[in-house]
Amino acid sequence: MKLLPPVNRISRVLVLAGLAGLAGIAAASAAAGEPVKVILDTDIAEDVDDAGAMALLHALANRGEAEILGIMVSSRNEWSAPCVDAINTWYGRPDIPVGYQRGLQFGYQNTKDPGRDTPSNYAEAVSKACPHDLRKSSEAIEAAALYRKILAGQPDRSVTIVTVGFLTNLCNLLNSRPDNNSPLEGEALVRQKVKQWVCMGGRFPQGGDEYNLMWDTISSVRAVNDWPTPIVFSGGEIGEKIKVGARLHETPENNPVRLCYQHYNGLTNRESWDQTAVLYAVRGERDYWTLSEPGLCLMHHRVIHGHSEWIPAAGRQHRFLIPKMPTAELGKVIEDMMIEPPRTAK
Ligand SMILES: [Ca+2]
Repeated sequence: MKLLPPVNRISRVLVLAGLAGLAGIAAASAAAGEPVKVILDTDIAEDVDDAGAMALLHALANRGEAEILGIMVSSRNEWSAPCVDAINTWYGRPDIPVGYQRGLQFGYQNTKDPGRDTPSNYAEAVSKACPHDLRKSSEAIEAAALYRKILAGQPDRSVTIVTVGFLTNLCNLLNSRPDNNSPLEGEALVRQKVKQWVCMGGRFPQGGDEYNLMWDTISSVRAVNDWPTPIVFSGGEIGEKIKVGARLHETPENNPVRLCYQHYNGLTNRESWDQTAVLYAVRGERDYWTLSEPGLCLMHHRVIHGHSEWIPAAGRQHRFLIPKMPTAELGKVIEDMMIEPPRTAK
């Protein structure tokens, strides 16, 4: 994500549907010895913390704390999915299924898709430099279809979805129809299979504009307001204080995550928005964070783009992270894992 200047509040249309039930927040971490089943949904392309989040997730998988069921791409760039595949291959998991968005809409002045690609200054270079077999993003399976296939094969209320980009794929998942994988509509399938959604997005408690939620506004409104399971948000204010990545220079020069940072910012530190969502999804609060009281993160669809509003409300299913561990200490937890080697020597 990136930080953007606030925009004056203007008249807005409330879109509120699918009121959540009274179920509490599911425990984020699995029982001891049981890996958290994770689907990561990333807009890898523009910013580089997505690559850092993938490194962290693979390190957690190496420790037996996470099982990576699939990775979805929500950015539009033909090199995004190959870059994901290259990182998975580096970590010895070349067959993790990768899904790619269809129908990403950038807000701007209207809801028509302007056909704009998400720029990237590393995805193509990394894809060309590192081994993998997915040639271009549009050859990957459509993300909502892959979500359905994966979810249908998992036990009830067992899957944690982590989004660190746009919500295009989750909107399409909610809107999906019965198929060969499941007779359920999208919302019912999510309600049955998903334990919780951890969303890097929004700002808390003040609300407002935030990159991941504001651009594909229609998708954000649909996904956040109608999601049928608990959601925990890592707001922009959490990761922006944690700056890591420079220590990737301690890893091999052909490490694709190192190369992402190399091409992005010359292998210097960068904010860690996306890593925080992955870390919470797998490990829960620990002594890293506390959780807010329950409430509702209400997405508003405005003329130009969307913004979120936090409404405290007992019995609702949304919460947000509140910092607890000192920033430098938490940054070290994250970066130590980002620079860990793959399971097999490269
Ligand atoms: Ca991201």
